[in-house]
Amino acid sequence: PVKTLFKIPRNPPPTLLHPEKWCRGFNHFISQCLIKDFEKRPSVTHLLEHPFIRQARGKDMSLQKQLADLIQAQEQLGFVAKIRYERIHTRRPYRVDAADKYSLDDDLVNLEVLDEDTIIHQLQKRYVDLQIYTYVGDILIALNPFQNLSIYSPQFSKLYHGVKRSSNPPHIFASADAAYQGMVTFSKDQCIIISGESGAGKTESAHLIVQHLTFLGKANNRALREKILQVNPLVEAFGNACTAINDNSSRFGKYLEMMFTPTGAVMGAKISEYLLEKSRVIKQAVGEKNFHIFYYIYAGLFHQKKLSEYRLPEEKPPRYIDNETGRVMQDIITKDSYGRQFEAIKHCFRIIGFTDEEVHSVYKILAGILNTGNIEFAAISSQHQTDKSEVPNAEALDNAAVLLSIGSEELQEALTSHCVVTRGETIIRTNTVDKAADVRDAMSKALYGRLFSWIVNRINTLLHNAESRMNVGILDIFGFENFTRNSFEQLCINIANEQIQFYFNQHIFALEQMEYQNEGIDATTVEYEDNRPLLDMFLQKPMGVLSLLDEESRFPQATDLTLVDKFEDNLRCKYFWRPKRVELCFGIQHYAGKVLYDAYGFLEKNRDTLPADIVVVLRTSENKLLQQLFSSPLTKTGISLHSFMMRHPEETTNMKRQTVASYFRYSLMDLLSKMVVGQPHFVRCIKPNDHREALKFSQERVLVQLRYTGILETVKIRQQGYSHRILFEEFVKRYYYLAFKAHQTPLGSRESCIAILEKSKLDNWVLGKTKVFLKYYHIEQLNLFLREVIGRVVIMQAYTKGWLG
Ligand code: AD9
Ligand code: MG
Repeated sequence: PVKTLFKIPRNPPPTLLHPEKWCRGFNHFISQCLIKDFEKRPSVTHLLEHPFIRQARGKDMSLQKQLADLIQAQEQLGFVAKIRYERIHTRRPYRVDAADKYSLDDDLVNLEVLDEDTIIHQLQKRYVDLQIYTYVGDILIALNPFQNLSIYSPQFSKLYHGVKRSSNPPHIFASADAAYQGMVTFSKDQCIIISGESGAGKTESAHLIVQHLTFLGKANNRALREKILQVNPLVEAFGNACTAINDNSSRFGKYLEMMFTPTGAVMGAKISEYLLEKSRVIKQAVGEKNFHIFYYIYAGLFHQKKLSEYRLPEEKPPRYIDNETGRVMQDIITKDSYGRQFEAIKHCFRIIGFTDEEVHSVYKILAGILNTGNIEFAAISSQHQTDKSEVPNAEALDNAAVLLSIGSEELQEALTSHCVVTRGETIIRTNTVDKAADVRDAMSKALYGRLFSWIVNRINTLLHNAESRMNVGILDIFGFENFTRNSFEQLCINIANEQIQFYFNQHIFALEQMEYQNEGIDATTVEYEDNRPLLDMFLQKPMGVLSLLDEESRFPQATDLTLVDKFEDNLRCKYFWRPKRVELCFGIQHYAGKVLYDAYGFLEKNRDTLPADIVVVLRTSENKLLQQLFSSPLTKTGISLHSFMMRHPEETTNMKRQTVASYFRYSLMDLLSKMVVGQPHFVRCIKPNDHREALKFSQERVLVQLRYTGILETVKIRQQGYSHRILFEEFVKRYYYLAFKAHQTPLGSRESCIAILEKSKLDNWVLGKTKVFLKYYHIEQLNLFLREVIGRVVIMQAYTKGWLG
């Protein structure tokens, strides 16, 4: 019965075929068999026994394993094919023939009718078929499936490794692969920019990209691969939290650079973190939670009966994590997922290379923060002083002090009083109850913020490799947010998203069209929504939102109301408005929609002050890690004084005051400077519905996202435009093998380019004054031709040297 299933599509390959191509030939053949009949799917052993394959195995033993792997991959596809959505993979699995037609609906650029309706229907049709990925030329659209799909196994990584994009259905691995191939082929850094609103799937996509890149960058060093894979889970335990929109929402921006050797072996990794939402440590909105790690540690210690070791209360979780009284405890007791996560985090720390002592110090600081949050204040009224406060619950104070290895009395003093220096004299002033509570919370925020930065820096030290030459950067920031109540944090998050959208526009539209003009190329101009004026409104000096906020933060008498007045007086543009009747509110028309902000607390949050008295006490800590966190400059961790200042604007002693807004501005610039050096690849995540429901496609919600991300315009420009522009000289240097002999040295001229392009039988390309203009698919074809030619040369050389039979 097996025989009847087999129809060999071509003759067995000659010995002298490029091994890669040869294997792909097999694979194609196996795919064909599998498509023919899922139910009577031939088993691996049957396939291995087939004469065609036996012949191959006999010829070249080194290929045997590779072959078995490929067969297994296909086998897996056959298995899952019964499940509905996997049809996509068996319908058009792994094909290599240039003549193979891939499904036209994989790429929106192939649409003949271009309007919103058609695009929406196309995406919807694909989504309900569980084809969550779709291309727009070289850009990937990813719809959140809200369910686990089994399309991310190593077998799938293999399928998407180094093949023409059209050989397989669209996939996030294909985007990672394109970046990797781009880096290896052209020795150029790459940058994958993932955007989309909160809950759209950016972080998941970033994980998948790291997974595929570690697969591609096969380091001999397995331990290193393991380490890199633990980075995201560890950092996210500290930087992600449950919000009203997303149970695992990123509360910081992350740029992860994976470093490689020139031959593409992974060597290390480096993370840059941006603007952690520290205020979450002390307070969370209704229905939201603190950073994951607090629950993990509390639950982990609870189940291990070790809470007392870290002086954490057993009867009731600490206030900072007990937002909805009773809920957390119930979750901890009934579900053990937090406890398991705690074990997983311990594992991450160990694999990455943190010492036991360091990890213990981290736990102590976390428990110290939780205890700090439990410190209460009560007013002491005496005849002379009514603004003095004391701590009625000494136990929490003592616990915090012990965990942070500082004196309990000193801590109490720093919380309930402060020093003022006037005319050379130091006077001690007492704090009111409210002020003391503010100081306590400022301390918790500073502790957590610095701990987070330290962990990131430590990871970077442990994974740094000075020998790496190239990198692929992956940007995963917090997505656009619009809650019922939006505060300072949402403003910063949304400005960052505004900046990313601007970067996208620049790359896809502005630069492209400018270049056509300069090179004298006649290409249709595509209109797009330019958010530059909006970005200027936020960032320009001295009249932008951030500058005005800083200016107002410098006046001690200023209030949140005077701030909104100031905005109203100075921001005279259509993107800003102030609703009547609600005093502290202002609205902004972002690229992604209207957001109403509540300015309550803006000034305080921007100043983010940490009293010097607290810094002084924390510096006396006997905990080495804590000392390090509060000693500046942080030379030991390799952070310069300057960057330390930027990271920790709340530092007041002997340093010029920095605000969160100025740090934020610096962060954005820093991020952009990293991004612009690499060749960008864009992944646009889309949220199909607001209820996190699988298979539910809300046309209305998707349409809004398509509109503000400019997808329709992107399709147009990808259809009409030329996404790759390469200087003649560079083009000839890259591809001269395709038309010239190895010993020839063609000029980097227009004529040489024409020779190469004609020899490659491509059409639709255009030559400008100094550059070759290519469609996105040309590059892929050229690279594939190049690899084949080089492969042939290698085989020929091997043959002439008698290495092959
Ligand atoms: V935020 O801006 O950080 O709040 P993200 O990062 O865009 O947001 P995230 O990646 O966290 O969203 O995705 C939200 C949830 O969608 C995840 O927790 C998963 O449950 C779900 N998701 C997203 N992508 C996938 C996927 N490819 N497969 C399965 C997914 N589930
Ligand atoms: Mg995220």
